[in-house]
Amino acid sequence: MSSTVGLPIKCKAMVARAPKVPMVEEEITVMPPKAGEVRVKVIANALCHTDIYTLDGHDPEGLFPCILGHEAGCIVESIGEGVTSVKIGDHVIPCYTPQCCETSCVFCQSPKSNLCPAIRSTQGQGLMPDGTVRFKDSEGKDIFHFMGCSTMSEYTVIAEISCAKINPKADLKKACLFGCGISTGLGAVWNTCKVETNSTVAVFGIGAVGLAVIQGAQMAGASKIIAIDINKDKFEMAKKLGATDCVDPTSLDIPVQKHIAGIMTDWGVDYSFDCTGNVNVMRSALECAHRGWGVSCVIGVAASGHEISTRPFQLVTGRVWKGTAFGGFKSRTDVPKLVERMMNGNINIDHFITHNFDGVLGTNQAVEALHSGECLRAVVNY
Ligand code: NAD
Ligand code: AHE
Ligand code: ZN
Repeated sequence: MSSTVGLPIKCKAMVARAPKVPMVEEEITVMPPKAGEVRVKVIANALCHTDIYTLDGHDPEGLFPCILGHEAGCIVESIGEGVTSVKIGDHVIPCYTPQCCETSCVFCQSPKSNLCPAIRSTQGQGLMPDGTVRFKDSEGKDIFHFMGCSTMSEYTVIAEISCAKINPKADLKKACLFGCGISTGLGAVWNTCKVETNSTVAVFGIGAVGLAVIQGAQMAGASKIIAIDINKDKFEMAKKLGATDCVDPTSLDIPVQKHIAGIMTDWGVDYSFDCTGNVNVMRSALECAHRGWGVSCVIGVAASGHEISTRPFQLVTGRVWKGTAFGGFKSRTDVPKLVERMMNGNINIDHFITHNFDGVLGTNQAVEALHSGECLRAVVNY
């Protein structure tokens, strides 16, 4: 591996050329890492709904051409000047919520948030922290980065502060899932809402993220876990992971929030979670939260221009509306611990991997699988 250090690497990547246009496999050039950067070989990348959301043109920060992907397991190929926290050969998970750990960073220093802003502005512009890109297409033209990760490529360059170094014995084809969806669902329960034993919980949208919320709530000792989805096929897995009740809103003749708060419970649930990205569902989730103290957590990512609304009375009467990014986990500190818990069997994630594909081009099969509604996580092995 050392022979490529300091040199551009030619490799295959899935390039999103325009919104709503299928990605194409292209040979690209990945430039060497600059100061404070790390170039990694991507071993496995899982598809998250947010990649599709951006590919479908719903992301206000969406830029094209770009290389999507942000849920991966990687090996360090080379490091830029001044990088000390990782070395060549280390196993890492790229994290779109970085952690600079600077004493001057009020976010990294606070236990209240994981939203380190150190590279957020350039990251949102599809650029590396110095304002330039490390990807060139076959004509030498720039290709934008995505979420500071861009793992739909055999090699990618990320910031050192976006590298979560993990146990090299961990199976990267599984550990990659802690790069986004599973961590987000578990963390929304454990960190953002701190769900207590005997709590009642409602989870809207039973994809991988929603199922991780159910798994997290079950591990937290919730007494009632209501799984809500318009796709009944998701209910069997939800019950396996701890759901006590399953509801298909389309089979009801009253609004789902009135069914949950009024029929299934007297005054609503202690905690509700939106894992759909649909702003109407976000409203239902809030309005089924318990009068006086219910907390509703937005996890889903809404399309550009979509806004949430409800009557202020819902908040006046004690409900709290909040949200979470990456489940509130501080990436470089917490992701390695999650991976250890997977390795020692404390957190089982095998049930999330419903599809496996090989080669970068397998990414398009993963997109089809996620659209089919039968997929939780499709892992593409490079
Ligand atoms: P997914 O597509 O696998 O799952 C979404 C589920 O919602 C599906 O089962 C679908 O049937 C269900 N659904 C859709 N419309 C519904 C409705 N009206 N009522 C009930 N259920 C409905 O997606 P995922 O990968 O699990 O991600 C879920 C959401 O979380 C997405 O919006 C994604 O962008 C977002 N996300 C956010 C974060 C974060 O840090 N906040 C992290 C990861 C994913
Ligand atoms: N680009 C969108 C924001 C999308 C968004 O909310 N992303 C989540 C992670 S989704 C992972 O699958 C997130 O962490 N947001 C915090 C952040 O800083 O982006 C927009 O609306 O502009
Ligand atoms: Zn994601």
